[in-house]
Amino acid sequence: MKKLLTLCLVHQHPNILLGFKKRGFGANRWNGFGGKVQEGETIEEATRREVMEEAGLALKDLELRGILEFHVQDDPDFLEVYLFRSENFEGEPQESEEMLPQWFHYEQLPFQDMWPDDQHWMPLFLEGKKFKGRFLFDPDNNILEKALEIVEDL
Ligand code: S76
Repeated sequence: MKKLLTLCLVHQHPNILLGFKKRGFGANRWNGFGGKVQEGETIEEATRREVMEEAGLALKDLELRGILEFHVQDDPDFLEVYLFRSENFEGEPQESEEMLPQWFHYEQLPFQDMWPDDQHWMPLFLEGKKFKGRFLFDPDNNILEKALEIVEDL
């Protein structure tokens, strides 16, 4: 079964806002903001809701930049993640129960404390490309297989 999720990177060049995930899925890693798309909301609405809940920001622009599938070995469930970029927002980043936001220079992203797929697609993200990817992880979250391609449209 497929689970639909959103992930949003707030990017005001040269800085990217990440959140340190304090609990739940992906805890103790720096990540974009996002989460599950609920019934009755669009993917964009879910992205805006999650960024407000997790970082206290009301996004203005939102651009779809990637679609990523994450599979785990021997698990029929997988995640389909819609990755967005946003440049402008209202409000100030604020800590929530789930996330501690912090700005990072794009050349100093904390990849050693991020999901291992991020170092593969982040260069495409920073180059302004759109992309599709598929990653297979083992149960310890190491990458077993990866496929990543630049696309014209998503
Ligand atoms: O950047 C990522 N964020 C997630 O929540 C999960 N990657 C990822 N890979 C499984």
